Amino acid sequence: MSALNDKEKTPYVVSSKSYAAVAINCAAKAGEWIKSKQGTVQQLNTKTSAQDLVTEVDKGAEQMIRRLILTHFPDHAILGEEGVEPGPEASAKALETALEEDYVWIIDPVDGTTNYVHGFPFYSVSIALAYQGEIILGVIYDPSRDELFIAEKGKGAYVHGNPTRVSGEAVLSDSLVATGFPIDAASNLPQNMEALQAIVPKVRNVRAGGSAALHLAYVAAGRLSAYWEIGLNAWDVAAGVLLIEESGGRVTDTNGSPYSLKVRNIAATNGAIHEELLQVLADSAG
Ligand code: 2AM
Ligand code: CA
Repeated sequence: MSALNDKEKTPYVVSSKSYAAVAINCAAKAGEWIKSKQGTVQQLNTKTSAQDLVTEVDKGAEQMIRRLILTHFPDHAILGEEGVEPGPEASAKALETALEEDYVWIIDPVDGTTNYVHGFPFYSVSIALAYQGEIILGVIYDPSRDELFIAEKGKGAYVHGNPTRVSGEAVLSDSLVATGFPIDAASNLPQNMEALQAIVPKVRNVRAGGSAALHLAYVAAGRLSAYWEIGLNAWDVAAGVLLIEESGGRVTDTNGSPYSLKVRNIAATNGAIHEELLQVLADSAG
């Protein structure tokens, strides 16, 4: 077999070190800047409702990350929260357009904007890189705790250089489970309340911290047993999904379908309690 044939069989050779280095640099720089601006927000704007906030810091951080990425990889596409109109339709369209390129960076400059605005120290910068629709790199940085989570496809996931591993709970009754309350309250709130009501008596306790990305990172690191939320976008979850997969956990749609970048309703667990969680969610939707 010739070397050329071998090469043809290998669709790409990821120089992942440089992708990872750029992602870490972007997340760290943007995170430091965001933190330095906390408490100084001048322009508090709403998107679709009084709960859907955006600040000049979200926009500035996204601009900073976009510039850095494009300096290194001018041919790559970027899907960022602040570059897309609110709502599921605009989000789906933007994802489709971005995926016309092989390499797509998926960024959420401030995940947990409401927390950020209120000074509740649970927000993050989330950056993922997808190749032909598959997530190959994920970085989540929490500036409040100076914690950086990173995963590379097939190479594991780490926080502070230490490998992350999902928790060992085998049943829901031993589990600490997180969720979030979708901002699209009009259509999603009843579904969310039913699920919450069904879950609460079955688990050790429930948390709702307000950053999808950080909740996913915490599942990866074994600090939470599971997390589910409906009505999310690719930029909220892409990096966290890879972190969990590389930490031995499982991520699907809340119906149990495999995760793809299009999934908006997410169930992420340590693996062991996945089916039990999905069953409670399914039963609650009656
Ligand atoms: P954000 O802070 O980047 O907007 C909290 O439940 C989670 O939902 C956060 O990750 C938050 O991300 C996300 N979120 C907030 N508003 C949203 C909206 N309009 N649509 C989808 N997700 C949203
Ligand atoms: Ca977000």
